[in-house]
Amino acid sequence: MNPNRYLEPPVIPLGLEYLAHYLDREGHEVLVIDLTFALDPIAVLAESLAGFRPNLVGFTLRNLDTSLYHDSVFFLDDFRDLVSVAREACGAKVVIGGTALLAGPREVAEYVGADSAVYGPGERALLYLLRYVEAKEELPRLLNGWEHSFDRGEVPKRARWVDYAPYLRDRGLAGFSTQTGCLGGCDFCLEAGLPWRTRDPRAVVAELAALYESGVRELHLCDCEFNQELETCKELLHLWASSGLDHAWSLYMKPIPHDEGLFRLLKKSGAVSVTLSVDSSSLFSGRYGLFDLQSFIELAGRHGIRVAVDLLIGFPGDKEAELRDLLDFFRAVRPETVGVNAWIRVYKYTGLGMLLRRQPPRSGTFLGCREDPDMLRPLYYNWLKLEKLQEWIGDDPLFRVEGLERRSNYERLRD
Ligand code: B12
Repeated sequence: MNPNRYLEPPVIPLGLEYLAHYLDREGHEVLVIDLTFALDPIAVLAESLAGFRPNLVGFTLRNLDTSLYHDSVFFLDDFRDLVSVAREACGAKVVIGGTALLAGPREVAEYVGADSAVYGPGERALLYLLRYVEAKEELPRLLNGWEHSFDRGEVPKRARWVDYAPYLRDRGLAGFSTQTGCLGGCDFCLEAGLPWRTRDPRAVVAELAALYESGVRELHLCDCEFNQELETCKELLHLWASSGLDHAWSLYMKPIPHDEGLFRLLKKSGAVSVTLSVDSSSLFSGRYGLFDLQSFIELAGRHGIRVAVDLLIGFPGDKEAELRDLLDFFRAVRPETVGVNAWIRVYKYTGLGMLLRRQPPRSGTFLGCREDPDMLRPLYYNWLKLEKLQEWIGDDPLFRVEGLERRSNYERLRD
């Protein structure tokens, strides 16, 4: 069940496609209910479940909220309503999974009223859970998906589960994933330090070939950031570039590691645009430097790959002078666009969330919902006021304040 009805842009539920493939492979009868474009989601859900009469209902919960202060939409209340509709419609147990659970799997499960929650990759975990259903045993409340993971060499057959047409008509893109988890440790991020598991590059290219065969030409990578480890990336890109598939694709990357060979291969495989994630906390603590950013932007430019920078600034301890220097640096190096965000979404279990819970900073303010100890309802930390940021940016069209416009970077860089 995909309850994600946020359309800016609409996102094809890749996780569900993968799960459906694994269930089907093991001989289970599977129905995917996609509510993204449903006119009456409650009726569609209730009727579909009453007709299908499943033994287990799985919800993929992708976003808690938009995580943008200036465009805040909270989704969990709608998900909670749909979970209770599902239970009433067929009486089956409800299991949830998806990235929203990174904010706290127990907390999200309790909020939406699910019977069980899988955090991390769900492919094999869901099969494991079905053994409990078959044995008519109580489901585990929480299941660690990384302990089960996925089969490295599996080539998911995706074509039959989700109708891509309405997504593609409405600016959506098909996704694909080459790895899960993150080797980074960014204080603000839900994905920091999640166990890293890679797919076999040959399996990824076989999946891409099947997508190509079915007419998909444009793609978005669904790894948190592609360049976790250089050799792994290059192996995949080399295979892809020599496969003759003529895709155009967009991806997220972090400043390091990179080298010229990586950009050369990215170009050969059809990469057209990159969102480069930069945050002042990582920069000022020396995880990477301005030299790395400059070299990234220049090498990408040399190979004809467009770069949009997602810049998150205004952590406790940042200095105004250093932030202004950072903006001046981007003014000089000039990527295609820089989206500046000074409103940092705080989650209970991120480094920043734990710090702020232990010891609220002397400077800066909390915006949003302070009453929710689980921080599921949007809560932001901010010390750089909008007026000041706008003054620093001036009228340079390079910069945008993130959240004032509903568009993704891949759409911006298409223009
Ligand atoms: C790629 C990406 C995008 C791309 C998507 C491109 C595309 N065509 O697919 C774009 C740029 C469009 C995008 C947009 C947005 N994104 Co985004 N995105 C991602 C990213 C990097 C990958 C998502 C993904 O597909 N992963 C791969 C699939 C295979 O994994 P999965 O869905 O998690 O599913 C697996 C498991 O979770 C589990 N599972 C999933 N469902 C279920 C269900 C059950 C029952 C079980 C058992 C298991 C299970 O098993 C699956 C297989 O392993 C994630 C971070 C991440 N690394 O996941 C952020 C992320 C999901 N995005 C995020 C956000 C905020 C957004 C936006 C709201 C940003 C904005 N304000 O515009 C929009 C929302 C758009 C929308 N309509 O939903 C946040 C959500 C955080 C939050 N507070 O809710 C994340 C987590 C990034 C972050 N670190 O903060 N995004």
